Amino acid sequence: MFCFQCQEASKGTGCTIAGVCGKPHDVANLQDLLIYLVKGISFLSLDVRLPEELEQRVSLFIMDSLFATITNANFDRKLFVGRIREAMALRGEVRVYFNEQYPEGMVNLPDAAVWEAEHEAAFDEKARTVGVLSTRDEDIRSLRELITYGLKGMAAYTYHALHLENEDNELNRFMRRALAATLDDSLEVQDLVALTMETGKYGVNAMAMLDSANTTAYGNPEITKVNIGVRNRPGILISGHDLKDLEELLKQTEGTGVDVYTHSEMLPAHYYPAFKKYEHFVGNYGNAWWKQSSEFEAFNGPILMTTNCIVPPKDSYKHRIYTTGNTGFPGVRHIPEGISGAAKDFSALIEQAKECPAPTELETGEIIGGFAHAAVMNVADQVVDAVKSGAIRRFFVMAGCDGRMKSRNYYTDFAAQLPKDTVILTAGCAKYKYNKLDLGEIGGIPRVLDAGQCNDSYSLAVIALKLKEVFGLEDINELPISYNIAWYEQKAVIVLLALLYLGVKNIHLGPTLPAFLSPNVAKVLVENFGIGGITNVEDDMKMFLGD
Ligand code: FSO
Ligand code: SF4
Repeated sequence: MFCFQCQEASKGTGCTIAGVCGKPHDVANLQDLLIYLVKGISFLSLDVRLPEELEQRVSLFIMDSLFATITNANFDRKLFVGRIREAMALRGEVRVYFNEQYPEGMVNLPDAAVWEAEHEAAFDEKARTVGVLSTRDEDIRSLRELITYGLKGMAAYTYHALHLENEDNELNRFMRRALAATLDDSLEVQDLVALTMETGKYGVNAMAMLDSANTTAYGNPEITKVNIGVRNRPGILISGHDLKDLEELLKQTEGTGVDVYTHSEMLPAHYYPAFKKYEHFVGNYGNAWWKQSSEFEAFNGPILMTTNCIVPPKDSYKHRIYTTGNTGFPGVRHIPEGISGAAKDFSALIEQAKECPAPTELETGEIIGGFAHAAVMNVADQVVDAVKSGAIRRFFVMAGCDGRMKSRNYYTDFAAQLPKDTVILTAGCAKYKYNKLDLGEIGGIPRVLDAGQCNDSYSLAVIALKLKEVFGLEDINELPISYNIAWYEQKAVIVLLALLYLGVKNIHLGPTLPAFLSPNVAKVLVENFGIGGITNVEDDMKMFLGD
């Protein structure tokens, strides 16, 4: 195996024996083979008119496959073996239409569009040869992977939007075009740099679509205080990013005597008006994804993982954890899609919860959030006045991910040491590094404004664009906003590409720069966008504040 798609890549270069995340080498290889076949399907379906039903199945399959290979999403070998078989079958269906359109055939069909095998052992054998390192040139490899990881993040967001019946065919077609381009040996560095930027453009569209899907279904997030304590009834803990799953769970648990708590990236669900009506929607339990081993143990009840960021579960709670959607772990029960469009059936969790003790209290109190674009625009006058009067000197976008590396304590220290006339804009699980510090307020505006999940980084971009307008500036980079972003997995990659596409410069990325950036590709990002890493709190603070 060779995997370097996340920030925790072994030794800062890549995992080769097993994933630091717990992904076994055979699963890593099979994920590579699935992505390879998805690229083959993309190639064949590029310019071919498919019947609508097949077109939709192709889009969904690509989305699901990209999503299932995101860091910490799915560790289940069986799932990938099954998906590889499905990929070959689907590719066969597409091939029929491809052959009709190109009756003479094409001399050079890529191997990804034709390779096939029947036996699992042959999958393993092939999988060893189609991974990241099969691209020899390190710059081409770097860009192909940067694009592929961006597409993985994008797929997660389009999947959630689709769950709320929002779809964009142009976006789906772009994904195919970009995937097929990563097979094309005639493309050079500059072509792939251009495609990377285009990926960012479609990343903005994907996040805008998800924002619209979420707010149309559940209302605009409101400024909300969220309880972080517990009650004395049994509960179900829901983690991940899928709001539709949460909605179904809340409906099905109503009146059962079972409470529902959010974990990690599901915290922002409390900000949506539609979920506030549920009396049994109690609060948020615990912190970011990487602390789940101890927190899931203490929760005492069933846990539903709706998306990625599963840490291989301990035996002590393995019987209480469930996966759904594209997540999976061997030996963990999976809640399938409902039949013929019906809701998923969460009754197994509810019945189990009734037999479980209430959660063990980890902490008490409240945290505040809900500062998505609409809520911030409601207090825009106050914000603008505070900037004009000098009460707010600078905003720091500290969105992104949290992770287990000790070096990430930098973000806690950075937040704590920021001058009192600065405000943090956050989104994603990065916030858990400082959202429980008492950083105070500026004229009634909290110093940490949480817009929501990582995909709600879109909200931060909308806020920045609106402020640019209000202040009558030409360029988004003239705003008093600095970007000190923490990244972990591939959703952060699409957020980064989206920000670059929107013209944001001088983003600092930590705790380390991605292992998949070759020195030359990193140089392009530094020279054109001023991308930088982090050093230490004192020096970085001086650099950002120009003191
Ligand atoms: Fe965190 Fe995990 Fe949301 Fe990521 S929960 S690390 S960026 O999946 O998706 O922010
Ligand atoms: Fe390693 Fe990250 Fe890949 Fe897991 S996802 S194998 S930790 S690089």
